[in-house]
Amino acid sequence: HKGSEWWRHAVIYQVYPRSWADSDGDGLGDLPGITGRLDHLVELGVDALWLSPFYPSPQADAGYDVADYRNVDPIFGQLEDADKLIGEAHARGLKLIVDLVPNHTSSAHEWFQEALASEPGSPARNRYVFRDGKGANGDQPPNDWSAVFGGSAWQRVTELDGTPGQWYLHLFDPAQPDLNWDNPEIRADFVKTLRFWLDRGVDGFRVDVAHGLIKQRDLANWHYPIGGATGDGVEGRRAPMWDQDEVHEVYREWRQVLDSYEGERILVAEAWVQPAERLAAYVRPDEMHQAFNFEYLEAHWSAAAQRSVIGRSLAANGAVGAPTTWVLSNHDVLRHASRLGLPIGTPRPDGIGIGDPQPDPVLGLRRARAATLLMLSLPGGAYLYQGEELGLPEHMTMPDEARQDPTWERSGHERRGRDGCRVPIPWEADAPSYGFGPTDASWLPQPELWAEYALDRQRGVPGSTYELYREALRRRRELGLGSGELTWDADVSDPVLSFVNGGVRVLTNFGPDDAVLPDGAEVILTSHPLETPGRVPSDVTVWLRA
Ligand code: TEU
Repeated sequence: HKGSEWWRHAVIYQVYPRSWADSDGDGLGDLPGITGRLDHLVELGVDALWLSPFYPSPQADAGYDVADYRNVDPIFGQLEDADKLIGEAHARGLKLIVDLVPNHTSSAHEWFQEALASEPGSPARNRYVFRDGKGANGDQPPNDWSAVFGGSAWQRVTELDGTPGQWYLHLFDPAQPDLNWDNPEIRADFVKTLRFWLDRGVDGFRVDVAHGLIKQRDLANWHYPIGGATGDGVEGRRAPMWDQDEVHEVYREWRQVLDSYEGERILVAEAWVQPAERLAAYVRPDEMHQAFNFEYLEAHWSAAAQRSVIGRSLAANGAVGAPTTWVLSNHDVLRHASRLGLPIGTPRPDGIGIGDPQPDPVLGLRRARAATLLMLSLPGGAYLYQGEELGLPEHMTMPDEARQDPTWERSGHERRGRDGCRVPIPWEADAPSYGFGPTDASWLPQPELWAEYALDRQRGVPGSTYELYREALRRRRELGLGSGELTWDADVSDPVLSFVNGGVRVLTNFGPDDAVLPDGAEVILTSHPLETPGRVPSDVTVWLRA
């Protein structure tokens, strides 16, 4: 039977456990800290939370290097803290989904340790992608793939007899060896992990690198950078390490497992896959429920770019009866309050570093508020990244000695790294660590300006970003925004975007001049105050009674 399909237009809030709330004062966020602040999510008005990994890990990639899929790392708490958090979320009517990282384990995982201690060709080695090197002494990597974080995607090991040995594949950090998803033992163990967390009551999984897992068996050369999109159409070929058709077999098996549980448990694909039609292949009644729309996240701030990506996304997903899922920020990319404040045409935000065009904080926040209201009025589901409800910008001046992200030095993030979007959240402006924890400890330094963004500086303050988010979410639910269809206003052209959804006319002005509202237009909500009634200034979104 069809359930409520709660996920079709849910608003899901990403909690990055390291940086949301620290209960024991060690400067690292933890599960009891999250439990202690769940009421914030109820007040904000979201439907669910998604937790980034909190599993045992050496933290080489901030927990996306998992050493045990069925446990909790002591820095975040114990298994019973996870059980309590799940229970407390449900008691508040919140759904809770967790992260699953199937493409690779940590090199500290017992499987990889066993593989290192085993012979080439052994079953232990066959859990991963080990190959002999090329060249006279096997001292060349098996192919020319680069890793997302830069450098070769292959690392050589030393065999038991001390001689240089085979190479193993790691599409990300060398501490993240790729699993061999052709191996039935791997598939079986991940079903065990799904059941482990489903039995504890989680409402689903966000699947990390969902476009990885299966690689072209011949591991054919691919001399292009592999970060970001799947290299579609390069030389007319598909990238051999991303988005292989057989990956869908895995998700069809997982969907059957989830559907055997009560309560419509969901799968969300983190798949950096383009074009939209290839991404829509992950969202099926017998596969995943949602897929992050990264093409939307990366779209430039202009009417033409937004209209194009929104139209294509809705068409591609609509063609398969699937919901589209919108997202503007996460723990991997420049926060959109900074990204949208950059001069249009600045290269992909990941490359932002010292000396690059710096974002304009006033313009950035203005555009971020407009973009959020635009996103929340689109048909489908929406993801909010922790702190965006406070208008948090990127911490752009992270002192070198404070850097933690392993990708600072490597391509794709080489001039920025991702720490700047992971700085612990400011809750109370005058408290130590701005209320992140009971002491002033914080695993990443919080800038002075965090005080003015703190929750207790915005709560109850008319016009604050926090109150805008609360009102937008309340209105969205009340007016049925996010469900139904979108109808473009054909008589409105660039630089103004205008459409109707759920009985609401949504209008965003991307141009330098004011946009004039039709006479008698009833304004429901605006991303910024209208200085002159009936006139919408640049970079403002308004919701009108249709
Ligand atoms: O990210 C997947 C991924 O491919 C991203 O690194 C993306 O390619 C890049 O950021 C685009 O700029 C997931 C997690 O979200 C990320 O935190 C992990 O580092 C990565 O997988 C490896 O697990």
